[in-house]
Amino acid sequence: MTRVEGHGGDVALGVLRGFGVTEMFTLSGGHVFPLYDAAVKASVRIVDVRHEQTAVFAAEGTGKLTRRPGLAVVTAGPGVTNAVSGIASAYFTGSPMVVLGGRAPIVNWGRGALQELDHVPILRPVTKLATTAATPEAVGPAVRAAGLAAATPHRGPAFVDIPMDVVFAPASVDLLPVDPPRGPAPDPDEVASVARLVARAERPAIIAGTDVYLDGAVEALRRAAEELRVPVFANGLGRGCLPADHELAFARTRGMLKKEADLVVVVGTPLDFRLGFGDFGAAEVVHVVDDPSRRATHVATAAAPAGDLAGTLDGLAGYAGPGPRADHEPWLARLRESENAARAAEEEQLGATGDPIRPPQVYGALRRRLARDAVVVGDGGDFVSYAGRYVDSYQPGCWLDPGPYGCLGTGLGYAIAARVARPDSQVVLLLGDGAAGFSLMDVDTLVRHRLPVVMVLGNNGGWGLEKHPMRTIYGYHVAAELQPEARYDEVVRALGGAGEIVRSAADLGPALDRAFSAGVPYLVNVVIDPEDAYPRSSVLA
Ligand SMILES: Cc1ncc(C[n+]2csc(CCOP(=O)(O)OP(=O)(O)O)c2C)c(N)n1
Ligand SMILES: [Mg+2]
Repeated sequence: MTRVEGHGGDVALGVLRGFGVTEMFTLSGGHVFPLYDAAVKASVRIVDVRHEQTAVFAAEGTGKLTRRPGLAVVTAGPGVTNAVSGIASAYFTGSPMVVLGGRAPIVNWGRGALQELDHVPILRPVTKLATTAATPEAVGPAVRAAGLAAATPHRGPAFVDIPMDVVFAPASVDLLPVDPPRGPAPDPDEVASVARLVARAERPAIIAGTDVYLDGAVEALRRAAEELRVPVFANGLGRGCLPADHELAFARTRGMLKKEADLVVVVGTPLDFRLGFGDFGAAEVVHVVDDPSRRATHVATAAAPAGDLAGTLDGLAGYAGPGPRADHEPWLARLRESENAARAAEEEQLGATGDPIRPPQVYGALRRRLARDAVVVGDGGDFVSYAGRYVDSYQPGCWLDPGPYGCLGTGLGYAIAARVARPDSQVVLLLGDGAAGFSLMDVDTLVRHRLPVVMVLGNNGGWGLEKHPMRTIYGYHVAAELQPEARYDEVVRALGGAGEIVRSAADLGPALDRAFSAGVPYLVNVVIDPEDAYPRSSVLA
């Protein structure tokens, strides 16, 4: 057993390294200096950012990409409150993350200490665990409990604050081994009943979500789909679990499920607004979850096996029970035909050469330049909705969207995380011009830490996803305009990166080529048609 001796910071970081943590995202404050001292001594990479939201989104992005807890360290009071949106975002997505907060010293508590705030009650509703390590002896166990809470299905953020006089005090801990926590094995009878439903169904479908990737069930998903011959749709980090060009992967025909499917098996994602709240018309719905707490309560489900997702999907793949087996091939053929037709119909928009530029043209040009393992991050409204449609994923863990919490401002944090976690892959950050305002200053972090990211900004001079709906409701819009053609590329240049503005479709491809070969953070500021609205069928509420 390894023993860590030093101060509270050494103990906290020693414990987290056992969970695989190799980097810390942070913004400085005296309350957390011992955590930095510990990182320096242990050669843990410190990525210091320009706003705590970026530190927390970077930690969340790390959790999403690496499937072990990401770490953010924020100072007491305002450092923690600036981190709340990112923590809430991780909570709603179920991203493994540990946030360590500074805290005013116990010796001055209640006397009006600098940045004195009891963070725990604020964070409890948006964390799996929120606690204060109130003594040097408590630091090790509290941080271990946080790591376990974050990494145990259903995953999520955990928060520990350490009073200043505790984190500076001498402390030690015996490090206990960490086995990657797995959920319980699912009930085999329930899995068999789902397998029978799938076998009996004539027009079944699987929808795979974020937890399929986070729970290590990617291969099991493929086996289940291939053995049972079921089409697979995806959302969140479920994208790419089956490569977009796999014969059973579908993306354009989800609308057919509500009209035609007789069984929809939703795996590892909530039946929330992104899935029409689980309304698939006449189809029976099965909800496969990593933990009983995740079972949908607003939909009558035919079954809802809970537990290790790989175990459940392997159980489906290996089912050899008796009973009728419907032939799914006619259904698969019809879906494929519609999918191909929808994709063919898009080609014209994607390859259009006219001006003003519309978002599909941007993605047409981008798609031709993306490697199969490119990591694509989206932060914005309509501009990013188009990306959700037109950017295909071929490997798991290559698509980062903000998830169901829908928080703008994730962009730079996620991009920093992706560049650190995948040093050899393309990393592309798609930004709305509105979204960019939340985090663009962290291009400075990309520059200082030599993290080249290709940023593609859809500049429609406004908050498009709000402007168009408001106009539909009221016939006018307010608070929805931004400066037309603002030079966000110049901002990136001023911070030490590079970039350019693109006003004509003919210039898109060459600009993207320059961005990919630049070797520095590069922003392609694409002026797009301000009147274009994403053709949205879902209700965003
Ligand atoms: C933190 C936060 N504030 C506000 C919103 C509401 N919101 C959602 S999309 C959107 C517009 C985004 O504009 P932009 O990034 O420019 O993308 P566009 O729709 O113009 O393509 C807004 C304001 C939000 N989701 N998150
Ligand atoms: Mg915009």
